[in-house]
Amino acid sequence: MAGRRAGVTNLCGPRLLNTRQKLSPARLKTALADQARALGFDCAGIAGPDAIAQAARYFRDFLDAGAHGDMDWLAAHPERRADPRGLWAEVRSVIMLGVNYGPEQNPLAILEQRTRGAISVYAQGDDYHDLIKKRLKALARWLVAAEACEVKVFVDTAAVMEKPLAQAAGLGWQGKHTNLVSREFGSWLFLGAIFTTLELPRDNADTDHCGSCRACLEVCPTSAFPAPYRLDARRCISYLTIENKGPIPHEFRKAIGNRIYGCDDCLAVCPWNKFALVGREAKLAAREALRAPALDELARLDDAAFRALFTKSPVKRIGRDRFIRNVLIAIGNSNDASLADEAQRLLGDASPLVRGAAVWALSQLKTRQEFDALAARALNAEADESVRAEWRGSSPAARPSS
Ligand code: B12
Ligand code: SF4
Ligand code: SF4
Repeated sequence: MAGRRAGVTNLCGPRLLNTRQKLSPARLKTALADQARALGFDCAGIAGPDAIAQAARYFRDFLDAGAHGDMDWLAAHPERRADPRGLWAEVRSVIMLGVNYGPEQNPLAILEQRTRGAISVYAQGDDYHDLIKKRLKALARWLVAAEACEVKVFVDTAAVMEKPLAQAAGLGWQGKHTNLVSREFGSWLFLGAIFTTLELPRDNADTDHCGSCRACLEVCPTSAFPAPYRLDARRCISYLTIENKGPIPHEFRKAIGNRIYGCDDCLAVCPWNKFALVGREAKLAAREALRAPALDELARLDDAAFRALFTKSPVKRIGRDRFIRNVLIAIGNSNDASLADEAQRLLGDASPLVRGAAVWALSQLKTRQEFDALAARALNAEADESVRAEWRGSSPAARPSS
């Protein structure tokens, strides 16, 4: 991009890149922050690799409580997450970066439209992992050119505790909903990290500004916070709709409402969002087709259509079957009996995960008589034990016989 290259030239200047005259650490840090902004980051800060000892202790408590559920990758090698030097012994400074993805519209408004699916804000545009990784690599290359050093870049998927590191680097604080809150951008920051062998001047850690507020704790539809600052991921709709591979446990199905990929409730109610700005990156902005997609259309997606609709989107990661499972839970919660046809059609789907969710959706939309008649027919043909269990365990309690 021409504009971007111009930014690099201006900011590095011929003195820095051509003659490689050494900048003082403080000037290098200022130039790095300018360069980060020119590359599209909205905030940057620096922490030492020894900055998150307390977070590491909380992390162990989280694992001991089993709050990570089936995310075995989170529990693997806790020593690497607990301390950046456990991941890379040579790291001397951690550069933390944030990209604002503030939404244009109130993300809670869609929750009232029960025949439409709510996709969380972070997943309505292109996948942030790809975008941020490219930017991190560009910034890391700039740093190496400015001052000989080694670098490694991370966004989300590596064994890095990005939120406590971002707090230590002064980007914000971990709110009671456990995400990083920024005075400038509210709850809407993606995080990324550059580890480097350079000793850079540290920023001051940010401090907690939650005060007596409990808005995020109280709004959570599934009571996923056992206490402020602590999340039980097994109850979180984000985990249940994205990470969880099997059937969604019955106790959470109603509370999920029409959320078909992730959840934004605790983020959206944070009063610090009043200072938030709409994200400036067009690739992360909501695609029209993903703002409020109709559940009946989503229910008809086959594998190819699913991949086409979610090209470059993070949603693609969970695959068509898990996605349709989520859509069927939303259909069950729609209170719109006309959507029962879609669920009934999916009783014949090849995936037992989909068939099981279709059974539950029908239990919510059909009368007891209708449901019992369907069950009698389907149970004869259904060989999968998990789907048979759904037929036996899903009872149309809410709707009387006609
Ligand atoms: C695993 C994971 C999840 C899991 C678990 C979330 C969690 N809170 O742990 C699930 C699937 C549920 C999830 C959901 C979401 N995630 Co997520 N997730 C991650 C991941 C990969 C690791 C997080 C982690 O280490 N968890 C383990 C726990 C123990 O760590 P922690 O959350 O920091 O917990 C701290 C507090 O509990 C605190 N604590 C505990 N007890 C106490 C007591 C006191 C008194 C105090 C003060 C503190 C305290 O200390 C702990 C350690 O710091 C990070 C990326 C990364 N590599 O860091 C993204 C990440 C956290 N996710 C992110 C996002 C955007 C989301 C969602 C908003 C997506 C969505 N819309 O659906 C939701 C938000 C749900 C929520 N309220 O947290 C962003 C958050 C950005 C930000 N501004 O903070 C990250 C950083 C990805 C990124 N690179 O941008 N996520
Ligand atoms: S993302 Fe939703 S379900 Fe998860 S903790 Fe926040 S409000 Fe609760
Ligand atoms: S909603 Fe309130 S308690 Fe939750 S993170 Fe924001 S300020 Fe803190």
